[in-house]
Amino acid sequence: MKMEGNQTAKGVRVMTENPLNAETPPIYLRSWITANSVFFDRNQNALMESPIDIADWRLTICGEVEKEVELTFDEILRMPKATVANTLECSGNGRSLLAEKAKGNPWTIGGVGNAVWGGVWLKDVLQQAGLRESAKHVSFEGFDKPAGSAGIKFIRSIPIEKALSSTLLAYEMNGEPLPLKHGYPLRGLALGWTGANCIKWLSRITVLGKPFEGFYMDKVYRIFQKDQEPRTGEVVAGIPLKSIITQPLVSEKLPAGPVVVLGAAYGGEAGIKSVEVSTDGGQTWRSATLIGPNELYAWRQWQYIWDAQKSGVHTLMARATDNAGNRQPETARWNVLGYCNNGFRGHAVTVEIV
Ligand SMILES: Nc1nc2c(c(=O)[nH]1)N[C@H]1C(S)=C(S)[C@@H](COP(=O)(O)O)O[C@H]1N2
Ligand SMILES: [Mo]
Repeated sequence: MKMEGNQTAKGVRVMTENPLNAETPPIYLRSWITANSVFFDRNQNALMESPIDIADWRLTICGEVEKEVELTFDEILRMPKATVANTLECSGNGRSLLAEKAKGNPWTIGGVGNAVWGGVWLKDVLQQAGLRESAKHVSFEGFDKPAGSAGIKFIRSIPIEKALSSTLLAYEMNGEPLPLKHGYPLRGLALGWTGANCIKWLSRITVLGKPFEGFYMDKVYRIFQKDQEPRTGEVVAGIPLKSIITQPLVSEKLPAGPVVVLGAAYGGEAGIKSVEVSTDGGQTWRSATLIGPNELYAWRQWQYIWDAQKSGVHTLMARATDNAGNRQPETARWNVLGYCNNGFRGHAVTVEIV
């Protein structure tokens, strides 16, 4: 089976090499599909150097189930297949655009990408094991190398409702086998939820009577303030409503005349209703046109034709509204780990008309 390795493509902005954390440059965020070769990378641990031998791989389903099940990769391939477009975003995306600095990788806008994923529904896999009445949460465990000398494994859980309604186990990404650095051979995808709920290199799924307790559940991926215990903060779940400008680029110099402003808007489980654009730093707003495919869990592309006549520096902003009536905030609420920055002011793009 042909499969991509761990190489990072040219132009991708590497923030740390080991573990690999790299963001997609804006020009590659202009298409509806984000190519696998430039898709962002977010890893807590060192990447494995070579793929597991598929014949040795097993997925174990255990915990609050009627009977423990172990599936081979072939058995997964023989199950009914689902193909779903889903935008994946790291909860730290946009962190470096916060007015007050927060700890973590300095993502700008490129900790996000959209792909068409092929796989099986988690609910179909859970059905084979049979849920007990006590089933409340489902935890996912990756077989990546545990972090630090304490050997902390990447394990996180999601509520049973999400697991049964809209969680995919993906073995295919944009028509190719899941690339090694994106979780080969199988990853979880809680559709419309942030990346931390989408565990790569899956090996074990445990049905639990309550949320999993551990480092990656209780110390990080929570929204908390400086004087607050992390585990009392909210767990990151759904992708916050947001719009990004992918064209023109920050600080780009453009000739006077029509400027095609392009972007993408996304908000997890609620589809995008509208996007507005300001070309005067947020004083006045005009409607953008939604373009491209419209799929529930995927971002929506938009464009706005700006007739730029005045020379000088201009500040462009975009703000989205979703189908549930939520509006993107002007400024996101700061938190210690800088998660979920969806403030439209911080995402402004300043350009010069010459
Ligand atoms: N096993 C495992 N799964 C993981 C992670 C990890 O470090 N290990 N990182 C998570 C985070 S924080 C994000 S944002 C996404 C990133 O997925 P990608 O690297 O395929 O873009 O994977 C998630 N799944
Ligand atoms: Mo993430």
